[in-house]
Amino acid sequence: MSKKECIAMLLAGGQGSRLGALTSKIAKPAVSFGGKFRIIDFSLSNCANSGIDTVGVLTQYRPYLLNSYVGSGEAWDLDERGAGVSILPPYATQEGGSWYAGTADAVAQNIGYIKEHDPEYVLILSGDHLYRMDYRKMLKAHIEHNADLTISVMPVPWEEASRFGIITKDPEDDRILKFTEKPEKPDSNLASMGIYIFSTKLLIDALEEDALDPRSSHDFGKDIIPKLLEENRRLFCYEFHGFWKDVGTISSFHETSMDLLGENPEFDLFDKKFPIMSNVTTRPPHYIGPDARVEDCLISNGCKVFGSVRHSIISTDCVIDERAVVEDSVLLPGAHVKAGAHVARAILGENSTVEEGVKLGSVDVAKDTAVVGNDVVIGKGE
Ligand code: ADQ
Ligand code: ADP
Repeated sequence: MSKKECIAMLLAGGQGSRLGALTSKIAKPAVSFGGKFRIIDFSLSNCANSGIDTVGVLTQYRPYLLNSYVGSGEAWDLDERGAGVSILPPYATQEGGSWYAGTADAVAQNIGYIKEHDPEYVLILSGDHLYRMDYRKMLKAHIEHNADLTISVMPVPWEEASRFGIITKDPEDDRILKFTEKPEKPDSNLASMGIYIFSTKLLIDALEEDALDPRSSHDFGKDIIPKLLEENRRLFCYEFHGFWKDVGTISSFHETSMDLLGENPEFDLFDKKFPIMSNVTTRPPHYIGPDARVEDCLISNGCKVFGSVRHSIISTDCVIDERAVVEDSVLLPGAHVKAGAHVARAILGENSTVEEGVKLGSVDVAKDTAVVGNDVVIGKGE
């Protein structure tokens, strides 16, 4: 195998339990987003658009759909130029086997994969973020700084800072002076985006050392990064400007979906220069019935609309019957809103049904739950 400059390890094993019914049967990166995409499409497309052609996808929680969806990587143009996409599930060895402990353990169990490709740098990504990023620019900064580790960062609202790894940097040269994983009282609002570039040798040494430490939780944010800082390694940050979201909760999922709408959306799925690719099977064009009204919506292939839809995302194969009204909502693939039903500010799970005449409430931002009315199934239908 020829030497590569940079390969990616994509962490796609998180449960995403706060997405409730949306992840009860599938891993968060496999959750449908933006009508015809799944969340993992964004990171895979970023890799393809950044010329990174070797991607290991680390799965764990409910991997089946993810495995079949990612397949050979052809959909993201990742199968021909390089080694393409490889699914890397936890495996058993003669010494036994175990589920991945933390994120660092997931990568450590696949050091063999990294060595096989022998890259100079390893890019570590999360499979559950929505953003467009040219990783080549980050790699350039990493090389210019002669860094051991570069962390992509963004300022976040102060009230959200405790959900992230928080960084203090030297304003002169972007060197990281302090890193605290999810501090209760953050003293900076510069957040780690959980996107790392490591120089390969240092990564392998750090992971092998960490694996032997019985006190470690084997996590990049909790263990590896603080340890490298303590050892006075060259850690730098790379500031990202643009749209970046970790849709961790039901309300952020709803809000971020709404960001795709409008003439000049916050996140533009139509941008051809940096396309987001997906692996959906071919479906017929959507059909809009004679009395339907559709306004400010994304309507995907395979849908049939007979009622009224406004300011909503309608994913592949949804049906909205006559006299039904759908507003400010996200319908995931295969959802069916029956005649006369009214759905507002809701997320309907894959293959869910809203029965005739039912009125369905809203995403309750305060309680962070999707509201379920009588007779309504939210979540994946059987
Ligand atoms: P978290 O968002 O808490 O913090 P974490 O739970 O470590 O991230 O998950 C990162 C990614 O790894 C997710 O995509 C998840 O699906 C996946 N993952 C988690 N455990 C895994 C495992 N055992 N095997 C495979 N994949 C796994 C991180 C950083 C913070 C940073 C935020 C930014 O620790 O410092 O601020 O990301 O979102
Ligand atoms: P969960 O904790 O619900 O199982 P994940 O496994 O996807 O979800 O995420 C793990 C971690 O990600 C959580 O511990 C949480 O602190 C962090 N997180 C969740 N949502 C967000 C968000 N919107 N922005 C940043 N970090 C988040």
